[in-house]
Amino acid sequence: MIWNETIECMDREEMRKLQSIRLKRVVEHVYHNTPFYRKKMQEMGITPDDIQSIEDISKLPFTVKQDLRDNYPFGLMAVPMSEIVRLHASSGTTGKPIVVGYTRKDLSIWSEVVARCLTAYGITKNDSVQVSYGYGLFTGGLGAHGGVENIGGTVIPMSSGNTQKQIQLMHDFGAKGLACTPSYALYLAETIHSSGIPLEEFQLRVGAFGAEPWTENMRKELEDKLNIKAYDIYGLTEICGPGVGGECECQNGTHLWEDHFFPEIVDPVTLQPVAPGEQGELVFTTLTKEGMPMIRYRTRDLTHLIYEKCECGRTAVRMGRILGRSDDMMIIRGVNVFPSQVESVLLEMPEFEPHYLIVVDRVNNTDTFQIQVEVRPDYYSDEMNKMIALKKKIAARMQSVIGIQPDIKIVEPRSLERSQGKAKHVIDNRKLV
Ligand code: ADP
Ligand code: K
Ligand code: ZN
Repeated sequence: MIWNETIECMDREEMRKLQSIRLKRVVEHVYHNTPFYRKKMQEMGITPDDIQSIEDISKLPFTVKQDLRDNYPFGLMAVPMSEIVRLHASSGTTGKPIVVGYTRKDLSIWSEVVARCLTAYGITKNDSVQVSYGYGLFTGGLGAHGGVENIGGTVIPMSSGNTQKQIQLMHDFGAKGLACTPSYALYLAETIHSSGIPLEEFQLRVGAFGAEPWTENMRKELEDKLNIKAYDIYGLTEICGPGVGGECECQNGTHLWEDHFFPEIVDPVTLQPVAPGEQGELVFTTLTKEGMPMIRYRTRDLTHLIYEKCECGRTAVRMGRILGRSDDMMIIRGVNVFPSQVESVLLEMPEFEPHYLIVVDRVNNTDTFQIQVEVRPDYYSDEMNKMIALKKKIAARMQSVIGIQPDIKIVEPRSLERSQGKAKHVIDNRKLV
């Protein structure tokens, strides 16, 4: 099922034309209404007349998170505040929050793109969806909520937390869809299994998981544990929130809704476009946003784009799995390490739970790299030599995937903290000095 076939399956040539018209319009809009963008364009010696088609996008300046912080709170709005009907903010881990504003039309486009995602997952107006992303300033809850209402489904606005009640209501209300982070879905799955309620009594069939990177192995784990199909939903506050893209039934890349959010991949160092299909940093330009348009916003997310038509019939460009944010990448003893690499090893080994904590420090000028892992209860043993063998096995596997040998610390089953939103997987004590 396709929510907006005209757009989602539009011929690429026609899509380029639409994008060109919209790019010109948004550039005019920000040039006249946002001093920040006008100044940047003037510094580069360009005016809206230099933008005649989507090919000209590379003439435009980039925007980064710091620009939002520098213009906190409302400096990047392109309409008077009387037109802004909603604010959201992303906490971020450092510095001021970043704030975004939506006009009524921006909100309706947001619920349109989320509707495309939900429909691609097979959710219809006959289904109920439990939204277990946090509600509030975080875009997850209200973003998913708007999409479910738009398709006419029944939204169960749970928000995150209160895990026992989540399970109870999911069971009693017969939710068919669950929208939350993959790490919270894992926690919900564990809680269902220990609740004693048989899985067959749940109606759950579809997961809409995102807001943090997750791996193919995590997909398998969640699909098996919950007996569902688990689909990716991608987004970020600066662009609108969840729904910038979503997977289809082929589960073979996340379709990006490029009639509204134009994606580019650039080399994060040179900022030049990479060759088609190559990995790099994802950059978005919002083509239709009124409240707070983003011009060439650098997401820091590392991925690649796939332009071939998908087997589902959609032509909308697809993005490969996000390896991680360039911000999440750690350099340990000179080697680039992503938390997603650790996750994928844990998920391929039946002896371990997918929960983990990476602790990095610097001792005597050398980086230490510890991974705390939980053994599954049926593999946990009092026999020292068994645990040592297990430790050696996982250390060797981690080394072959990551490139350096970690110090593995096996902890008691269920002792690592479970996440109700975006999981925190890394403590890097080196940053404190
Ligand atoms: P914050 O910046 O506070 O984490 P956001 O909700 O705006 O708040 O985070 C957006 C980021 O979350 C994206 O840039 C990306 O790194 C990550 N993200 C969101 N959805 C996905 C997804 N489906 N897969 C991988 N990463 C995702
Ligand atoms: K994140
Ligand atoms: Zn598809």
